[in-house]
Amino acid sequence: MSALEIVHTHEYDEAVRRRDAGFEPVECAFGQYGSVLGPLCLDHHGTESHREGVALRACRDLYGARASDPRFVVTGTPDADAVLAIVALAGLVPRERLRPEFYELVDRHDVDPIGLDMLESGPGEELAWFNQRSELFQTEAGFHKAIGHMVDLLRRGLDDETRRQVHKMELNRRKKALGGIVALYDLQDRALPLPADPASQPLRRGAAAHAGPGVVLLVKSTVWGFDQWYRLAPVVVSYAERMAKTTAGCPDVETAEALFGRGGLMNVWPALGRGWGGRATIGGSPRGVRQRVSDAEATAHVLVRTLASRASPRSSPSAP
Ligand SMILES: [Mn+2]
Repeated sequence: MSALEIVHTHEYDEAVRRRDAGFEPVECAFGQYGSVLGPLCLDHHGTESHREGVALRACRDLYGARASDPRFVVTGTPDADAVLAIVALAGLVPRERLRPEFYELVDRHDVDPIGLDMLESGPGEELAWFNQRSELFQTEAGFHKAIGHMVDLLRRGLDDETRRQVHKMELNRRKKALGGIVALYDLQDRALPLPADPASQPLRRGAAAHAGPGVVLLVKSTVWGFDQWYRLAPVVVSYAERMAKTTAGCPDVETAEALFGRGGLMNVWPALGRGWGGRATIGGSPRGVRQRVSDAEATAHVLVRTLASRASPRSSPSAP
């Protein structure tokens, strides 16, 4: 078997050149430019969102499809979905090591992570372990490192002590995420006191989206915490200091559309300024434009006002 070759690029044109040279693109989505697809059509973002996730298809249908020519072009972060897809396509572990309980969970977590408690199942702990690995950068080295971790995980599994550590780190992440809350706003744009035990609140999605006085939550956190933040409000504005980036999200398409109309947050991006964009459920500030926490706060207020202007008399607490 020839050696595994990964090319990481931030450029659409480079991904096209590599694809044309015989590399298989895996999740090569470039926002507004669209997706670079190879013969196996391995993407499920944007215009390709009608397709199933890449790890799911690679493990279930395409095992070893690139084993004799394992050259891949990638972009973005070495997440579990892309990495597991590469492992399966290149046949880096025996087929029986790719268990449906695991790759189906990787797929579910990739597509809709909110409301999924990783500590409730063995495969969940395994995925949490992978996600807890550090230095999985957006580089070729980052991908190679992540692939190494995935291969180890699939070959050896986790012992009891490692599973205990996974629990400890995951509970710590949740605590840290809730510690990053800056402000919770109601429909009148007033900052509200936080509930005493946010971790025990139900997720504010579907019917529960309108359940509380809080509508928009502003956070500044060093960890990913949307699964916790959506317990306080159905709209979350997250400021990431290290990246100087603001992200706004809703827990799912249904909730986003109930709040902002058909298309969800797609209706809101133009109001947030030039270059803002994303999907119906999540998106962010323009690439290459540094945000300050005050910008994120302003974004939260725009979202509150948008919600207030859309609120029907039935759902508005201020209505007579
Ligand atoms: Mn994916």
